[in-house]
Amino acid sequence: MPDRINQSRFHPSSRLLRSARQGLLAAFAVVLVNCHTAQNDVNAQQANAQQTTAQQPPAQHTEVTPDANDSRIAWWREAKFGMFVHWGVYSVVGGQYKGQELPNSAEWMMARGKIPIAEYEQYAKQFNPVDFDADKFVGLAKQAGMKYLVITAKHHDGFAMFDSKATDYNVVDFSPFGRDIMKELAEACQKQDIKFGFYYSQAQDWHHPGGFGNSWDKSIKRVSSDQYVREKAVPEVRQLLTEYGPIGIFWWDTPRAMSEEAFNSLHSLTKLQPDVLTNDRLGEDFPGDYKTFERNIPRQAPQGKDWEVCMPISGSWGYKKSDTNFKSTRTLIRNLADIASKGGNYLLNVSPTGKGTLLPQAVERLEQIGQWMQTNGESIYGTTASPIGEPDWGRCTAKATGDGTVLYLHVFDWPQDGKLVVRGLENDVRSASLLDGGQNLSTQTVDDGILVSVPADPPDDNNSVIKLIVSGTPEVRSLLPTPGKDGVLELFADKAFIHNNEGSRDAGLREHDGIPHVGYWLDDQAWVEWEIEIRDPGVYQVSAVMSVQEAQTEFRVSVNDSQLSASVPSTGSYGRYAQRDLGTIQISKAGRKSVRVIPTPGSWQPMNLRQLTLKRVSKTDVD
Ligand code: H79
Repeated sequence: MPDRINQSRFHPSSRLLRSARQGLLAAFAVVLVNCHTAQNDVNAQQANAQQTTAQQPPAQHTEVTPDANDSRIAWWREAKFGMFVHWGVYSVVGGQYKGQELPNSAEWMMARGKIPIAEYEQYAKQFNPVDFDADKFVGLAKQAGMKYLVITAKHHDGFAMFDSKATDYNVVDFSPFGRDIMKELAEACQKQDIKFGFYYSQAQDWHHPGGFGNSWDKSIKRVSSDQYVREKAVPEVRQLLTEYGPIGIFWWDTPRAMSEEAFNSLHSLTKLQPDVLTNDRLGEDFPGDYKTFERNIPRQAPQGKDWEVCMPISGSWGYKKSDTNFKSTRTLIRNLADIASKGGNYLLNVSPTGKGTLLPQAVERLEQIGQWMQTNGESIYGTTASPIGEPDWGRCTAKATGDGTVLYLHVFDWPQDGKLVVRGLENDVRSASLLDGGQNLSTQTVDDGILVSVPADPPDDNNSVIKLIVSGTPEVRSLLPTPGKDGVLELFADKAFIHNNEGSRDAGLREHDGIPHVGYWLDDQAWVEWEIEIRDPGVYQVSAVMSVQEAQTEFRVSVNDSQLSASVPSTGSYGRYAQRDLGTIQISKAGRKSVRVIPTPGSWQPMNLRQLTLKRVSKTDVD
């Protein structure tokens, strides 16, 4: 009997699941702590680790019932794709301080250059984006197919991009520009039916003497963080939530341990607009309405949560002159499909210059994404995660329709032989067609699933979408890896589930010589897992293709209740891989199994793991 994927997984919005989720939020909150920082910089992790944990209640919009919560966030789930905008004083010089290149993202210029407040203020005095046109700007987001826009109302540098009443350190009172940019954008968004949101850095403030972060300006006469929150953050947030029309999202950033009182005073302000959504970055244990990932797409989607990946279109969030590292249109389109196939949203960042416009590289990409969305938008908007996992030719998104289901097959690798197989799918097919051009495609049931016959050439070089309509909800036969006729099962790193505290930097998928491995495995609490199916019980020889640099490392390999302890000597270096026999494991019953590699605390040294191999060496008698 083939296993079937539990239907409730495909309909994550069931009442039951949602209420269970609410109850679990508090428990999950602890796990969220590590996920707030850029994960491509070792310092980020260290900086994060040094923060102390605030004892804050996981304050959700507690008065809201789960179903009401669903309706609050419904537009956001439908939207899928938004524009993030990092724009501020740093944009004037494009991240170059005194003509000198500073490392990292440009909005961090003040900190990286250790620029004194008085000196940084001089850049604010030059902020004059005369070419800025809010309608045109929002039009570009709309043209790209984005449904919401989130912009830096105040970043860590403390400069308000709106007419702040709390301080004159703002675009209207302090810069020659003298226009309230947030107001202009709010109105343009309203006009063009784009949901509008504010990014607001609530804890760091390098300009106010009570804000976190400025350790370089020795002229600061420190006041308490509470005072900063009271006299700047709270009034500014209140103003943003009362004077700029309906606000779709309040996007907090870089939580720091602030007093419970300060936290609560900020949090309670979101009640000013009961429909506003917040991310999970107000406080360290605060789940908000959705979870955030920065710069990287998670390999496995978090279960039972709404989530969003924010990512700059190039390398830096804020405009940086030297940053030519623009992601290709193909990458951006595939990222969007990848994220949607896992059930998340994509918040793609652009960086206006000091003149108030985007570089042509960004405009071109937005327009190309927009063209793709014109034709293929229905495969993104309002879709839910793939019910068929990650197919080897691309990605899949889904949508319920009456008594059927639409599966959108995002084909990245077009089949040379004209045969596209949707492995494991068992439903009756109603129709199949190309979204681009509408051509109907024939299908047939084959051993492996459903075969779609496709034309020789893909209609789109970046991502061709096939719309496959089937009856009922998806019925997917489990296609777990299983030993072949020779009794050998190879389990590769890129198919492993890496249990690494949901995206902490420790233990992740890396590559060496183009071959993936589980690497950077510093954390002895991180472990990896594969789900497999055993049809023939017996004794299995276990081996690994791995490298270890230290004298030796110890870990366990388990297959459900059976396990072996492995102790593997150095292979010479991390770059030097070897196949090592680890011992044998007896598997006495057929069925679905979990194979795990678990470090032995104390005797663990990091290893790189490319592959684990099981080979049946003898049969056992089973009842
Ligand atoms: O607004 C963008 C970033 O500026 C902000 N979040 C996104 C959306 C962010 N602030 N802090 N972090 C992300 C993580 C911390 C990064 C750091 Fe660093 C690593 C701080 C110091 C080392 C990166 C590198 C920033 C400065 C140098």
